[in-house]
Amino acid sequence: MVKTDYKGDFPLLLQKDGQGRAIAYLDNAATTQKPRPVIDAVRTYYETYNANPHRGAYDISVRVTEAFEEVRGKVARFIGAADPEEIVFTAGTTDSINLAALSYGEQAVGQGDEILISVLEHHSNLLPWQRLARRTGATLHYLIPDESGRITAEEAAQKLTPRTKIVAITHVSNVLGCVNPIRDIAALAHEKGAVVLLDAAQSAPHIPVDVQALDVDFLAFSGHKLLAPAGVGILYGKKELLRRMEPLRLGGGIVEEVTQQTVRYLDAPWKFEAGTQNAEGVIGLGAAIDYLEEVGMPAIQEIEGRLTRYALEKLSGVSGIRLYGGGTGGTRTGIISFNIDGVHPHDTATVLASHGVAVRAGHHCAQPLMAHMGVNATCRMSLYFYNTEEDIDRLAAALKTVRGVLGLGPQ
Ligand code: C6P
Repeated sequence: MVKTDYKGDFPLLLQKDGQGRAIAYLDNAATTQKPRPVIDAVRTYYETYNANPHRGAYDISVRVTEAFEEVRGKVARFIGAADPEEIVFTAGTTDSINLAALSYGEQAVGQGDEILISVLEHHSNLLPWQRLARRTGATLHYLIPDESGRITAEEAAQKLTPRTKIVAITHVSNVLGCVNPIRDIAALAHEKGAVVLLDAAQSAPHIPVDVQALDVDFLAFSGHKLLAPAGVGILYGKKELLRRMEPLRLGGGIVEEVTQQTVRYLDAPWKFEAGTQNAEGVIGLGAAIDYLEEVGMPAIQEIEGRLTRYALEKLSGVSGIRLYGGGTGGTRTGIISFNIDGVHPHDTATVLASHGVAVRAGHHCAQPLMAHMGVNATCRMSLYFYNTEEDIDRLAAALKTVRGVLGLGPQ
């Protein structure tokens, strides 16, 4: 029997509020809930082998070091990397992109060069490149989405030049949910000699991602958006690129040898992991990947595709609603931004919260995209495979009350 109800694995989703309701959690693009195997893995670590990885010779230190390095291999397999040594543990997507921009970007980009990003980018994949351009005298150019919210290969072909050194682009927009044609864009970028960084914060949790099939040079994602604890993330980098990069943070655990005046660093990825590492986060990430692989990424994509189509249909039936972005099926994931005529999105989110429905409202750390869309903010629902049609029904029903609750007349 194929399992269809996953909520039972997530204690938070079973918890009842003061009115006896479970939360309809539709803010998965912000962070995801944690299944029992992840919570158990973290508890087991603290109860039985908490020690500083890569430091001690005693039993539990060896055990945590082995567990830590085993997760590197799991992550490599999860994203189709050729070698676990291409996997750097970071604090999250933001940290990963900053590492790439500072460590790779500063040596690869110079005066008169171009960096190409898109209007869809989250500030985490914008600000590091904006600063890099300012510091190096490079120019920052933007790919513009089409009406459905996607960056097309044609748009990339037009904006790439022989001066383009880096293309940094999101796989899936955290506002519109559209999936960009990364394989085509990466091929075009490579023809011009540019290196491609993929922000997979909103794709790795939801669709199968294979760095070799996409042929991206760097890839960043966060653990907390795929069932793992917060404070852990990944920077994937092709081996020859990581080898050429200087470590960004300097400190314990990254050297072969130090003298008073010299240092010889460890190889990648360890030279990037200075200081005591987030063993709890990494071990939780390993358990999260095990769980996701048991469900199966193709199954997750299928469940979310079905729920997305259901949500688009339900939300379209709410009068006065405006949905942003387009497409269904393979061209979008379960992120849907919307506004209700004449209602501030924060007010909408507050009314939804009073019904036990959790969505996010605001600019979603994507202000250039908001400006491009001609709005200050949106409400955003975002699905994960543990959501149900009932969650979406509750959202749609609550939305129908918004104008009335705010005294703005019938909807
Ligand atoms: N987006 C959202 O609600 P961190 O915060 O480092 O884990 O992830 C940053 C980040 C980078 N890129 C994309 C596409 C993202 O969506 C995010 C995080 C959350 O949309 C929090 S702002």
